Amino acid sequence: MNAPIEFARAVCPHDCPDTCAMRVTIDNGRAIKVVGDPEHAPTQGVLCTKVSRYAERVYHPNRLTTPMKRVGRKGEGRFEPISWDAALEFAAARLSEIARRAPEAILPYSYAGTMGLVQGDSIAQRFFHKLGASQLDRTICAAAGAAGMKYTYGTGVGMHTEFFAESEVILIWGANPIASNLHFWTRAQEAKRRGAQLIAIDPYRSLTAEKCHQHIAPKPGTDGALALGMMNVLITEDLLDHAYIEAHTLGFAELKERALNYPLSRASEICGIEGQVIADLARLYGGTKKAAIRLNYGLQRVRGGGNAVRAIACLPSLTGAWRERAGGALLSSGGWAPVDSHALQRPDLMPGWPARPSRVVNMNAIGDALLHPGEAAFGPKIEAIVVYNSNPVAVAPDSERVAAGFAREDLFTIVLEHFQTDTADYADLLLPATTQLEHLDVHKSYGHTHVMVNLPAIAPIGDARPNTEIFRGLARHMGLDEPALFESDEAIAQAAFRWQDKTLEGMDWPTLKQAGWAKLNLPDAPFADGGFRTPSGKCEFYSERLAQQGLDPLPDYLPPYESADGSPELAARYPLAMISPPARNFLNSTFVNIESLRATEGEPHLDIHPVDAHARNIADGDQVRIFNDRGSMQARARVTDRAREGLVVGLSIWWKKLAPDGRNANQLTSQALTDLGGSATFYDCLVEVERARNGSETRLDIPSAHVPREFEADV
Ligand SMILES: Nc1nc2c(c(=O)[nH]1)N[C@H]1C(S)=C(S)[C@@H](COP(=O)(O)OP(=O)(O)OC[C@H]3O[C@@H](n4cnc5c(=O)[nH]c(N)nc54)[C@H](O)[C@@H]3O)O[C@H]1N2
Ligand SMILES: Nc1nc2c(c(=O)[nH]1)N[C@H]1C(S)=C(S)[C@@H](COP(=O)(O)OP(=O)(O)OC[C@H]3O[C@@H](n4cnc5c(=O)[nH]c(N)nc54)[C@H](O)[C@@H]3O)O[C@H]1N2
Ligand code: SF4
Ligand SMILES: [Mo]
Repeated sequence: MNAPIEFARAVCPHDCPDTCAMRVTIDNGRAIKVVGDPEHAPTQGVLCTKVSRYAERVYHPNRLTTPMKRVGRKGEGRFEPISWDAALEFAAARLSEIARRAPEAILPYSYAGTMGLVQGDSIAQRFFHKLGASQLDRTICAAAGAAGMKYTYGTGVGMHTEFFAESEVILIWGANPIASNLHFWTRAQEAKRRGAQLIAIDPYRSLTAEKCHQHIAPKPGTDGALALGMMNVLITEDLLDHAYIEAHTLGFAELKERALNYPLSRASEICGIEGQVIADLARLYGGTKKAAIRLNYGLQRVRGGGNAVRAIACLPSLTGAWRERAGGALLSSGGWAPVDSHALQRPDLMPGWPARPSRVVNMNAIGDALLHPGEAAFGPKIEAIVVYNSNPVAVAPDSERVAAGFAREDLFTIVLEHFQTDTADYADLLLPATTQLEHLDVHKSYGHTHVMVNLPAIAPIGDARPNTEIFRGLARHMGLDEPALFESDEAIAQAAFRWQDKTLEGMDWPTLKQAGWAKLNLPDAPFADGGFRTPSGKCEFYSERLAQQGLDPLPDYLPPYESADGSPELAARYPLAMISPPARNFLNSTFVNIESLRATEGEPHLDIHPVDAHARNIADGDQVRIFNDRGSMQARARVTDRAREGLVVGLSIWWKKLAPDGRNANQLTSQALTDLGGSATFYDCLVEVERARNGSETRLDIPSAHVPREFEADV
């Protein structure tokens, strides 16, 4: 009695700009194949390697299939199964008790495990708002760049990815699209075939940088100075579009004065690249209006990240590149979609709304927050944390402190997850969540301009439930009667977009649900005639809003906190800058537990320049210890000039418990925040490296309770 083979439409839920459309083949209720939808223009029928393996993840034998309650010590990762009713009752009792006394002692912690608007921040946010819980400032990734764009253009939007195919010059700046934005890379390749020049700006010779015509490798965290040095050349050599500047920008005279402070000699000194290289780059860039910048998140994870994005973002307004659809810049297209976040998240449910909204905790300082004794400026001590769509014990900076916080015996921790991650090990209550094939969702994208619908393709695995359903259950067990907490997923999906917005003209929920996606109505060259979303309507080289906050109204270069310029004493002890950008086969810490993908990455590596390796008596293949005042980790050295001298690179984000020493790069990173936006500074991190004392043979030192069965078998 075989059911026929069916096909379902889905959307890749991962934190990736591409937001691919997936076609799922279903045989007898089981998803047997997931491919890219050939009918979806941005996807072009292609998924990345990771997500082509999506079924392997969905049906993985280690999927959590039932609620579980802690039986061992905190962090030990030992649990026993319990029923949903018992789990929800247990959670409701603890949360109700805390909420009666000190609602802000409850903290939600979530990020972008799924980018879905329904399973992301809808019922969950409404639930925490209703309780009066602390709010989480979700700034771990993109906030510095978003702020840089906001103060310059009023919004994060920019060029359309598809028109990069027509560009003549493409600067791939702080981005590694072969790993992190594949469908952009396809467009860049198209442009290359038509004769475009591709230039990567990255301190590391990434997979992308090695395939560009030119790779410029500045010291990490110096992009602001590079952009100001380019401006200096554009101005002194008059490669400017005076008409565009006159009509559509504010503060050119002030910006000019600032840029004149960055003659080539100075920019060259700061960035560690030759002045001639900067001059040539500026001339190439200023020589055509079809000059496009894919500026990305890699360059904003340092102290001056917001200013760097602001400085780079000014370039297309100086040269008038916005006049062409193949010119301009793109950081994120996420701002185009008319998402109704008020309807989704209902901040008005907060008891103090709008005059006294609940306390806000920056997620990048979660270690300090969990260890804070409470009161004074901080407010109540955190007594309960509810984690969903995130794996903070692996991904948050200064991990020793994060893990110490989660290890508090008096902290009540609920984790909603697919797998027993590093964070899940610390749960008091571990709740099984559905994957994208098992639930409904809607999406916008930060790399293209479609809105999309994901319909459930298969039944939930085991007793897994969608995040929304779990929060509805918690609300019910807590006796909350707010109707917004009980809306169905479909009702939420429908409320997610402002249908009357002109970008969605002619579209409604039934049509979108049927079609699977809709392209927003947008002009090809959105800023050809200015029309920015700033208070002045212009590109604000000079920002009055920044001035009013007592901040520098003009973009500038700020040396990294941890650098010879920013902290000479620290740099003397820890002379190497470490960055830990994404590994191609992982998505943040997602997929690290998928054997085939982990096998491709092998083990944690540290790329180190031959000069730096030689000075430390480190040979290729040695186990090395990387350390600073915050912690240490071990990795296998790859001696290579991919990393510029003075830089070491540890591709990430490993699950700690699947790394030989049970640690990862965030042992080394700091909780310091960026200049604008309060973002994390993962790539602003000084370290020293030495050969591991136990030589190159070190293998596992992992408490066995943490190790999934199949991994034990490997070693
Ligand atoms: N395969 C894969 N894809 C991903 C992810 C993943 O983990 N794996 N993560 C997703 C997420 S959440 C995000 S935010 C994006 C991130 O993707 P991107 O925006 O591309 O950012 P990163 O990968 O962090 O860094 C990109 C490049 O910037 C370089 N870089 C580091 N510091 C500097 C600097 O100071 N200046 C300059 N110019 N370059 C620097 C790094 O060496 C790296 O090669 O990718 C998404 N896509
Ligand atoms: N050292 C270093 N650290 C970094 C970075 C770096 O480059 N270097 N990058 C930073 C960046 S850019 C980001 S965005 C963050 C990312 O940090 P996170 O957003 O925490 O990303 P992931 O590590 O992928 O963890 C997401 C988790 O959500 C779970 N999940 C997925 N879908 C669902 C669902 O529907 N329901 C529930 N309950 N769970 C779900 C997944 O199983 C996964 O364990 O990491 C940051 N940390
Ligand atoms: S991770 Fe990115 S490239 Fe891969 S399938 Fe998802 S959206 Fe597409
Ligand atoms: Mo991110």
